[in-house]
Formats: sequence, C-alpha cells, structure tokens
Amino acid sequence: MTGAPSDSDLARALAAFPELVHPVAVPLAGGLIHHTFAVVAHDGEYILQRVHPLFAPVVHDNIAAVTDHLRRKHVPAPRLLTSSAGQPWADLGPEGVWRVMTRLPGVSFHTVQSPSQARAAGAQVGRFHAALTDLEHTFKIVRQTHDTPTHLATLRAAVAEHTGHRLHADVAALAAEVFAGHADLPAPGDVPLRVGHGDLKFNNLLFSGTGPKDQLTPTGIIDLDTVDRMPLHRELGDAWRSWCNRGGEDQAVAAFDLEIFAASLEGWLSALTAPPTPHERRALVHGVEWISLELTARFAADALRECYFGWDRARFPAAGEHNLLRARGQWALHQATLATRDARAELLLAGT
Ligand code: GN1
Ligand code: MG
Repeated sequence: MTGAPSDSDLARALAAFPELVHPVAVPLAGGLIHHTFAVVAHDGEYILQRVHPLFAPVVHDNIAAVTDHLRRKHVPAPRLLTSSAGQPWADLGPEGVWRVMTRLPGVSFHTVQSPSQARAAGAQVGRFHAALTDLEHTFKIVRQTHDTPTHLATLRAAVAEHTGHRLHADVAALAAEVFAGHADLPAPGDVPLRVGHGDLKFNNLLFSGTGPKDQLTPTGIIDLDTVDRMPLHRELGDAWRSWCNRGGEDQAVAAFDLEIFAASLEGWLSALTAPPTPHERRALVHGVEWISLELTARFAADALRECYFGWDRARFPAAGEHNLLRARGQWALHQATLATRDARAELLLAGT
C-alpha cells in the first residue's frame, strides 16, 4: 500500500461507513502524513483519511476520548463515525486503515497572518487545554511524536545505513551539527504531564467568519493522532516552532517572530484554567529550541529514508530533496530560537 489510494479503494472505504449516504470524495491537500479526502454526503460534510500505517488503529481510542470530552465541554471537535465492523475505523487489509470524521467548518493557514490572529489562536489552544484538564483516560501508546532521543537515534541509524544515498553527504554534515547542537542544550528536567494535542502546527487550527482573513475566529483544532499526556514545553514548543516561523517550512532560511510569540503566549495564558507553574515556565523557554532541533532530525532522517513525510511532486524530484530543504529550514529556525532565548525568557518568566 504505497502511493495515493485508487478510486476503487476510495469507494470501498466510503462504503464501509453506513452513515455516509451518497458520499462524494475529493482529495484534500495540506497534511504531510495521511491521505485525506473531503467528503460531501446527503446530510453534511466529512473528512475521510487513509491512516498512515505507522499509526496503530488504537489511536482512535485516544481521539474518541478527547473529542467526546471536548464536545461535552462545548469545544468544537470532530466526531468519528462507526464503520460497519462496529469500530471508529475500517480495516481494508492491504488497502489500509481508513477513518471518517465529521468536518469542522473553517479554513486553515500555513503561516500566521498577524499578531491578533496569533493571540486568538493561542486562546483557542488555551481553551482546548483547559477543557481537557479533567479528562480521565489512559492513553494508548501509539507513536511518540516528540521523543527527541529516539529521533536522534533514528537519524544516526539512517546516516549509518544509507551511505550510498545521493543526499548522504549533505545529510551527514547536517546531522553532525544537530548532534553537537543537542549536546549544548539544557536538559528538560521533570515537569508534570498534561493532556495536549501534540501537533499544533498552525495549519491544524481552523478559522471561520467574515471579514479580513487575519480576523477570522478560531473554530477548532484538527489532526488529533498525537493527543496524549505530555510536558507543556513539547506542546507549546511545537506550536511556536511553526507559528513564529512566518516563512513556513519550505525554505532553508528562517526567522523567529517575537511579536507572534508574545501575542500567542498572551492569548494562551488568558484562556487557561490551570496556569503553568514556575518550573513549567522555565522549561517553556527551551521548548521551541528542543522541538526545532527534533524536527530537523526527523526531516533529515526522512531525507535518507523517504518513507514518512509527504512531499511536493511539483517542486522536488523526490521526497529526499524536499525533506532535506525542510531539515535545513528547521535548523535555521533552531539557530534563530537560540538567538531569541533571552527575549523569550523575559516574556515567559515575567512575574514569576
Ligand atoms: C506532521 O500531520 P501534519 O502534517 O499536521 C507531523 C508533525 C510535524 C509536521 C511538520 C503525526 O504534521 O509532527 O511537526 O508534519 N505529524 C506527525 O510539518 O508526525
Ligand atoms: Mg495537519
């Protein structure tokens, strides 16, 4: 099961969800992991996805627990449909595991449009966190998205194994910088775990309404495969590495926008019911440094392995070239985070 699903796979997947009446599906671009389709059925709109095989189907137990809890608290969240096999997914054997969710209204943006949009998005994330503070769910272990030691080990193994790869020399040079950079970072230390999203890339937030596009209202957060208990610094570090890098992920240069950082922090804090402890705030200073380094390692490893992140066939000859560019972009961002550490610390530690 590689490449895009065929029309007959798509038809079988749609037929596996009895709630869908007269569905019509069209591909939806944007995510890097799953194959996604927008579905219009007689009673509404849905999202159909062929789930990447690295995500075990038990991921849907986590998604269902979180989305049910959010909806009970009136925070918009998609609802997973039940398949004819009675599960929130359909296993089509060699054609993969598929799921259908109701579609939240709204549009997404690859990059933050303005500080006011960042403030509103931060508040949406704060409401998401606040609503989940009392969730009692034992999360199934699916895939540790933010496990820096494992991602560094994967990169080390990829560099050792793929010596004949056309990009090997470039990736090996970047990897050496990443390993040295990691050794220079402070260690995270122990902080409590909180229920988080795990992938707060900016285009996983939806906005709707009328008026200028930077003044739309956040309406929900999608891409829930990574929900879990996690330290706040991983959750927000991942948000900030995406939101504060306004050039996006597809260029080798990067800057860290402190105005966006300050606005999103303010919005997030304003909506929380359990504010971060002084210890969490100190770890939050480094979160974006750890996550930009980690994502450099992930993209660099995939530049050689070419098996995880989706890529743009119109702009690059193969997955490796796109992922190497992304890795360079995250590495440039990592340098920019180091250069802004003091300014971020001042904002985060104010009043502690
Ligand atoms: C993936 O699924 P998507 O495109 O929202 C990835 C994130 C990376 C991001 C980089 C489950 O996010 O961890 O930060 O690409 N999601 C997963 O663009 O691996
Ligand atoms: Mg996404």
